[in-house]
Amino acid sequence: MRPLQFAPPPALAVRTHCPYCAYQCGMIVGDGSSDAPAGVQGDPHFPVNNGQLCIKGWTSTTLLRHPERVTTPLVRHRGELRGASWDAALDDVADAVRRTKAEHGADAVGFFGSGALTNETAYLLGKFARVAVGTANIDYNGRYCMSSAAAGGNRAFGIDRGLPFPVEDIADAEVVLLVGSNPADTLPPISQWFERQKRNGGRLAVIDPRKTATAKLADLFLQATPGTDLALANGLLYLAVEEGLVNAEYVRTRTAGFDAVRRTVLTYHPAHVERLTGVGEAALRKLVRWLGTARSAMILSGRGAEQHSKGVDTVHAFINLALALGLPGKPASGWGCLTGQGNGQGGREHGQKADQLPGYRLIEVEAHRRHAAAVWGVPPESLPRKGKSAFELLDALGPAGGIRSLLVMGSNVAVASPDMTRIDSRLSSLDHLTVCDPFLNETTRHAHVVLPVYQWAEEEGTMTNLEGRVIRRRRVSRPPTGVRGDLDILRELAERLGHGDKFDFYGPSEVFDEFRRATAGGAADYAGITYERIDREDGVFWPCPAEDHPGTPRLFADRFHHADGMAKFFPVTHRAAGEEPDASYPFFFTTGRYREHYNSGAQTRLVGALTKAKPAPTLQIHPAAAGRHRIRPGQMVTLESRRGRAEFAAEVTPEIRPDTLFAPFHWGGRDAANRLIGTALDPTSRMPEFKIAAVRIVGTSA
Ligand SMILES: Nc1nc2c(c(=O)[nH]1)N[C@H]1C(S)=C(S)[C@@H](COP(=O)(O)OP(=O)(O)OC[C@H]3O[C@@H](n4cnc5c(=O)[nH]c(N)nc54)[C@H](O)[C@@H]3O)O[C@H]1N2
Ligand SMILES: Nc1nc2c(c(=O)[nH]1)N[C@H]1C(S)=C(S)[C@@H](COP(=O)(O)OP(=O)(O)OC[C@H]3O[C@@H](n4cnc5c(=O)[nH]c(N)nc54)[C@H](O)[C@@H]3O)O[C@H]1N2
Ligand code: SF4
Ligand SMILES: [Mo]
Repeated sequence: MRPLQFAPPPALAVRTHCPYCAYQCGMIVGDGSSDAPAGVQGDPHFPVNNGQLCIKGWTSTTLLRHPERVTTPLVRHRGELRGASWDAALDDVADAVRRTKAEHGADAVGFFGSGALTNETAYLLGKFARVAVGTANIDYNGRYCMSSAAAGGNRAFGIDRGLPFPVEDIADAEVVLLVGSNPADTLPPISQWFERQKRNGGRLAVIDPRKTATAKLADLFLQATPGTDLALANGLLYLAVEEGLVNAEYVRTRTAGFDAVRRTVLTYHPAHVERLTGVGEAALRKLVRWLGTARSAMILSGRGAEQHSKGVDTVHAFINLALALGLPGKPASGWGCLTGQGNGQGGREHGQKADQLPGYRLIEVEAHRRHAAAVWGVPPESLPRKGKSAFELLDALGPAGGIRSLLVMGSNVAVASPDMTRIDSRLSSLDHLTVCDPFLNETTRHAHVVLPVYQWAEEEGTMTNLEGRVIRRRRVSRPPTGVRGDLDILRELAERLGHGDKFDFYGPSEVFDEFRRATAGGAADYAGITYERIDREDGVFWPCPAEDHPGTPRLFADRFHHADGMAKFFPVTHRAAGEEPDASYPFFFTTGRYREHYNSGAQTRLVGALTKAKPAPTLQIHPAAAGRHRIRPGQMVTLESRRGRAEFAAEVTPEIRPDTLFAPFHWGGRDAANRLIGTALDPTSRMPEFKIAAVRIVGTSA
């Protein structure tokens, strides 16, 4: 075996990208004089953030030499996690995989990946599950994130790239409609493009049950009832037909299926839509006229519209509207979704998803299986079939469900999953749990082995940002002694499982070479992208099939990606949420994010400046509802859903609808929002209904 080698620390400050969200701000870290750079600067030359960062980016280097960082593998011994050698820990994991396979079959070994992983790691994790272990059961946290938007995009356009244009196009859009997205908090530096849009005379409309930081910037704010975006979109299309705003020429030449959709929306007259959504006719008419008469207009979707058991159909309802108005493919126009995780886009393209192979190929399509198998040097029939989706995979952990051992890479599933009490008990019933993470978190409480890994600033690799721009994560800082990379772990485990020859990669660029071949000819084609090109061109947009191909910043100008080149309308109708408020559980409970914290909080709860700014979650409640329950600001409120209870301090605010309560999901104790959330899933994307639970107030205390 070749020894691990580290390049000497870089001599000068290095350009890299933020560890957190899909905006992937360019940042310049350190001056090269120290192993653990304390300083970070926004990269003024990266054309997406242009030097800006949010508070999470500014404080991100705190995590590099954090006192709570795990720097030695941990193995559970008599109930306690104790330090162990890498060999002992890796042997333990490999033994567990072998044992599980021998006793229960390969599908009893599960993998859970992440949109936080580089393309190289996501790719290798998918290959590892299929080739080194042979299990069907791999999925990842992007299922909780982008899966509804992805399924809608694929169904309509034949391709899933969150934004079909660079963010700079926002500046030129005459109208932008944000549906269930709060980028002022979740992608703060994107605001520069909305500010330019405004300066250019553009208008912004926002649909959200809360008057968010983003809604406050809007020229039109529709404070809709949770879970009714689909009805709202159909209502807008009804009015577009009535007002003659449909672009007949575009519908005829570039799309298929409009007639069925037109018939479906005939019942969505404004009074009906107002009853469902709480949004009145005047606002609907104003919005559809804006969208239908603008020279350029965008509809951008966020998790508020997508994290529902009707998420895919909701996405398609807005795509139907965009298509009817002739927007996709027009300059500075179209439908897009704002991707969430750092590599949420690349992470959903390269085979860590249960139904997928690299390059957005599908594991159930024979030609796709043959391509991946040829690159991997295995017979196509040896590849497993489609496995379980994220929540279903976690729900199947333990003897009852049949998945007996699990490896988690890049997710704190114990906090991020719906009905977390149930998932907690599933995790605790595993024969073996391995977690690869730089830190302990709520999930590692159940782990038998914790493998401490590099953080972003200590590794090389590529990420694909929310625009589909493939960028480079660069090594800035020497990792602490004792930690290893995710790729090293997969190589070492493969060797122990007798598949070392197929995982003999000693660095991300070696993986990237194979990865490019694996994606060649797929929908997400990276074959023409090289590390050198990314350096030279400030990123390369996929699809990019050849080294002399310029990459594709803008999609759909001439054709869509279905075989016939047409975009597909799809008729969708409003339906109830998995759980609607009733007499026993009268409130909508919905969830989302703070600017200061990231996802499960596993990272940002360790950053002093962030916990100081937001030490705990609060419950947004309208003054009318608070008055009825005699709740004063700051009082602790206990909520109950059919799954469990959670407690939050009250934040009494007129900015939320009176029928709705809101809390973020960044915490994992008694204040964990996911104790309340239910297990309804979208039938197509298998997205959980994170944005609606029916709850009641069961108690208050000082
Ligand atoms: N600060 C910060 N930034 C982040 C993250 C983070 O955790 N913190 N996470 C990253 C990730 S992984 C993601 S996915 C993105 C998410 O980015 P966003 O989609 O902007 O985030 P959310 O806050 O989950 O949801 C957006 C809005 O949906 C609203 N909403 C709730 N229910 C409904 C509904 O039924 N309809 C509509 N129209 N709106 C509704 C909520 O009130 C909320 O304001 O952010 C990324 N950026
Ligand atoms: N109620 C509710 N629940 C939600 C949501 C919601 O809006 N409401 N949103 C959902 C969404 S959109 C998402 S994306 C999920 C996110 O929730 P999670 O899947 O829990 O994601 P993170 O909190 O980002 O966890 C990332 C973990 O990976 C580790 N990590 C980071 N980088 C790496 C790496 O390169 N390698 C390895 N091995 N580990 C790494 C971090 O230390 C951290 O422990 O939550 C979902 N859950
Ligand atoms: S917006 Fe996203 S990528 Fe930029 S600094 Fe903040 S968390 Fe990092
Ligand atoms: Mo996400």
